[in-house]
Amino acid sequence: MGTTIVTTETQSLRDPTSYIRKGTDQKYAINETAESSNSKFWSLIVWKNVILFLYVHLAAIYGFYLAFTKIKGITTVWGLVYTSCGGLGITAGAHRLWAHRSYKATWQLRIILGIFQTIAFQNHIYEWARDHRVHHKFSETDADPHNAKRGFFFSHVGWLLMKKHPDVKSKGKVVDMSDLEEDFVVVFQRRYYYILMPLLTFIIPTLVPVFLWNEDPWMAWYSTMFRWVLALNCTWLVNSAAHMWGNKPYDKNISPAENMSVAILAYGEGFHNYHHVFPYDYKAAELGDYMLNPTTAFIDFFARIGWAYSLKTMSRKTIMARILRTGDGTHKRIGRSNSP
Ligand code: ST9
Ligand code: ZN
Ligand code: ZN
Repeated sequence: MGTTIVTTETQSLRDPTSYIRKGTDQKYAINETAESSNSKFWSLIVWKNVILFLYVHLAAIYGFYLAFTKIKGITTVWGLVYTSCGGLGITAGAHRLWAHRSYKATWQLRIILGIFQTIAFQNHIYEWARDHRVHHKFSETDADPHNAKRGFFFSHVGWLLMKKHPDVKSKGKVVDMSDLEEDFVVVFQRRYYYILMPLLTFIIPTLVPVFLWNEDPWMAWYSTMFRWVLALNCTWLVNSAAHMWGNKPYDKNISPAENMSVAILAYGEGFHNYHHVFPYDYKAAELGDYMLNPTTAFIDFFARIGWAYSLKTMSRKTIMARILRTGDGTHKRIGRSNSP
């Protein structure tokens, strides 16, 4: 049975990745003419990525259409099951285990999560966790890789289509990554990423339907595109929609919000107001409702067989104190009557 550690707010605030700095949303450079800043913007765009993302999105839309017309049902089911593994590799692996250290995992579980995370192709674990730690530490400033203050499109996908703001790189250097440099799963995956990722994200999921149930290779390819792009967009919604729309029962002074639609699409990762206030809770939410938060069910299952342990969570008293101090009054236990 996995152990559970209940922490207090004071403890969580001591950790560098839990603080949120506001009001430093400068443009790339002040005192520039509109014309020079415009040309600078265009020079920052990485056209290779624009073309690739345009292609994969068009291919995914075509794959979605084919799923109802030509692709075999079993290929679609295979794609959705495979995607779920990739999704858990991101939520239970890259996010809650490696970026936040909200629980510990044995080497067996880390290997499973490493394979699952590779299936999702959202960069290797080290890069994913580094960007995410920087996102929490410098949330919604220029040093945030997907700063939601730059708009929906930028925080959703635009940040992957252009060079990073210099602040991301300079301020990102202060984030400690030494724990991941000592994890053999993270080190191995990073070293062989450009062999492992194409195999697990594209080649294996496309070849399995072709060889096992005689799917047409092009149908299998478009199904793979649909699966991967769907998972990408569900993940990106956490950075865009959940930083814009929803209630703020835990802290009304920050943008991240509780967004139920995103929670459903992202395996329980849409309770983003709670998550930014208490990033070390392994549930990434106050409540661990398995239907809305299947990632928590996954971690709890592995805790039961001893592969996940030291699960961190916040005490009810700490959560309530925070709700009363900074919440927007929408928390169920407080009611709207206390809204400011
Ligand atoms: C993708 C990631 O999609 C999605 C992440 C989403 C996170 C969401 C979190 C929400 C919670 C979880 C929800 C899960 C829901 C799951 C649901 C599933 C159904 N700190 O990057 P470079 C330095 S990826 C410190 O090349 P450029 C560093 O020295 C999609 N330093 O910058 C680095 O060198 P190295 C697939 C940093 O040149 C150097 O700068 N992937 C940091 O400006 C250069 O870094 C792609 O499409 C930092 N944070 O290029 C790839 N960052 O790495 C797209 C950088 O050697 N990316 N440095 O140490 C690129 O092509 C490029 O990164 C770029 C920027 C063009 C965007
Ligand atoms: Zn966020
Ligand atoms: Zn996080």
